[in-house]
This record gives sequence, structure tokens and C-alpha cells, in this order.
Amino acid sequence: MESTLVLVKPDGVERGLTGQIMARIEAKGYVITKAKLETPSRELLAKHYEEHEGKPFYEPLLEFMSSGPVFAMQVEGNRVIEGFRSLAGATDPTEAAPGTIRGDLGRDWGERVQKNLVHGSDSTASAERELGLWFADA
Ligand code: DAT
Ligand code: MG
Repeated sequence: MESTLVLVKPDGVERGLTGQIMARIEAKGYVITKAKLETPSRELLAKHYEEHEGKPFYEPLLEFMSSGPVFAMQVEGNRVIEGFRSLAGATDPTEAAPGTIRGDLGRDWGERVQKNLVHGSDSTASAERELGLWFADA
């Protein structure tokens, strides 16, 4: 059985979309096995987004992600890493296909960082690494 880290980002939590996003994950057949609401520290986010350090959107990304509570989940299922990425849609919510979380619920808000509602791990290695960061104590 595979596990992935899903985050409902501060924009999703603030807009009251956490329940809808959880419902889509469950309706697809995946199982939420851990969950917590937390405003992440910069230290955690720097580790989480280490692959993006130095990119132009890195600072705005860390600022946005630490701006309010994030709903973090461990989600399980066969091929859930790939499956949740597909459910989330393209990174840019304007380009994300209708039917996806970002395509149905997201848009461009004219900011330096893409507020795209959710994060999902992109490989088995990142899933293991990210679950270790976010659920270290659980
Ligand atoms: P994803 O979240 O689809 O895995 P990513 O890992 O490439 O995308 O980037 C992490 C986050 O950084 C992404 O969710 C939103 C932000 N981001 C990525 N590319 C961006 C860009 N070109 N301009 C603004 N924000 C960007
Ligand atoms: Mg990514």
C-alpha cells in the first residue's frame, strides 16, 4: 500500500474548501489515515520546498504557505501518489483541467505565487521524506 502527503494550503483552508477536498479524496476511494491542522514554521517549509530554493517564486511561496493554517493529511491507496496528482490537476489553476481540484476550485488571483489549493507528493521518495517532516511525531 502506498502513502502520500496531501496539504490543503492556506488559501484552501481560508476559503472553507477543506471538506470538499477531503470528500473528493474519499470519493475517489483513497483513505485518509492521519490529519492535522497546523500553521507551518518557515523551518519546516524550507525543508519541504528545498528543491525550489533559489527559484523566483521560492520566497513568496514560503511566505504564503506560512500565512495561516494548513490541513495536512496522510492518504493511502494503490498508486495514490500519481492518483492524487491527477485529482489535483496542473500546478497553474488557470490551466488545470475542469474536474480537478485546482481546475474546479482555483483561479489566478494576480499574485506572485500560484495559490493552487493543494500539495501532493510527486514520487515515492518525496512522499516518504515529506510524511516524515509533517508527521514526525505521529
Ligand atoms: P506542484 O505543487 O504542482 O508540485 P511545484 O512543486 O513545481 O508544483 O511547485 C511548488 C509550488 O510553487 C506550486 O504549487 C506553486 C508554486 N509555483 C510553482 N511554479 C510557480 C511559478 N512559475 N510561479 C509562481 N508560483 C509557482
Ligand atoms: Mg511539487
